[in-house]
Amino acid sequence: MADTAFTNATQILEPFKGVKKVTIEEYFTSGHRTCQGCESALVMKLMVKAAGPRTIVLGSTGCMYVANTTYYTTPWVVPWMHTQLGSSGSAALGTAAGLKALMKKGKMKSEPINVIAFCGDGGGADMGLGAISATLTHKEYNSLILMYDNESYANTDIQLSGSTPYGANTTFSPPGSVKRIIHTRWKKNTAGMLAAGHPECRYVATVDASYAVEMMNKVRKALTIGGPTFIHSLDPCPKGWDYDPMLSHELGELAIETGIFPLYEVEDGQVKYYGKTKAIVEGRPRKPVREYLLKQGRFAHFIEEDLAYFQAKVDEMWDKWEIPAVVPFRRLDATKEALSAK
Ligand SMILES: Cc1ncc(C[n+]2csc(CCOP(=O)(O)OP(=O)(O)O)c2C)c(N)n1
Ligand code: SF4
Ligand SMILES: [Mg+2]
Repeated sequence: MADTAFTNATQILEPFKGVKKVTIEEYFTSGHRTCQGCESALVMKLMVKAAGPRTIVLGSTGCMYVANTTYYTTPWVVPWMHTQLGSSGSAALGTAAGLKALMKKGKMKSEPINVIAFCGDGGGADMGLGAISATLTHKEYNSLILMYDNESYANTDIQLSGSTPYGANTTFSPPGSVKRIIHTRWKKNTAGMLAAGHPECRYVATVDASYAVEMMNKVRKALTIGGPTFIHSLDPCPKGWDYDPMLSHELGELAIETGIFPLYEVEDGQVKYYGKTKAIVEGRPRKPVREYLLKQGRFAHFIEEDLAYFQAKVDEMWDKWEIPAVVPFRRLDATKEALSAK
């Protein structure tokens, strides 16, 4: 057997050069029961379309497990396995290691097989963060972890997660007449944290399915680069965000255009903005956050003061962070001077 069988052999998945070049085959089809306008279902469809048929998908508990495997039905055409809520990282690593061992022993044909584990924000940004972190340190195994972030524990009726935006109305943070804003914490910076904290992870990216071809190409890039990789997808959720399902695509765009959710890749330690985020970095004005927030019922209780606070926090991400909207550390002026004097 060739030596390459036991290195990190990956499929070479060239980027789709435009929507007309996207392959026609679907590996996530009918048979699911997600809400109308569910962007996370679209993410599943695009993710596996980008990966192709030689792919194993693993998924932690959440809407993309429950609504996709209702009794005796499933939209998955490729092999799929459910894993425990906090275990997307362990499932990815274990499967990648298992495949490698079976191929090494000659018990299965040696070929590159994509391993993708998805998790929600509850499963990824909160409960399974430790397992994802461990997986991102194991550079000898190829796997992609995709966190679909609908900004709540949606499947169990919209409880707030570490990824829920400031002030949002959830079942754990209902606005009342005595206290208007119950959820006062700023959203976790999951992709930035994982990129900064795992120097040997070769690829971390953020994506948004409103930009479908770009989104698929980031999945293809992650799988081609190999090793453990991570993608964070922001997914409008009509039920949890409380809006008309026809607005999913528009809200996905507004999240980027307001600068609330930046689109970037960190490849071998280099940050590269892309799409409309790149245009913002190059000087295009950000849209006011109110255009995004006021289209969603979860922010219907916001008054001007809340909108101003939210806007100021987003401005801070862009104006004060060491790497705008990616890395929130700030170096002391004295440190900057000392480094530049070298
Ligand atoms: C260890 C554990 N705790 C709680 C639950 C109940 N539970 C099932 S799905 C879910 C929500 C998961 O949220 P998220 O990962 O964001 O996925 P979403 O439902 O939003 O798609 C919870 C709390 C569980 N299955 N396992
Ligand atoms: S609650 Fe949100 S994430 Fe869950 S199926 Fe409905 S739209 Fe999709
Ligand atoms: Mg969620």
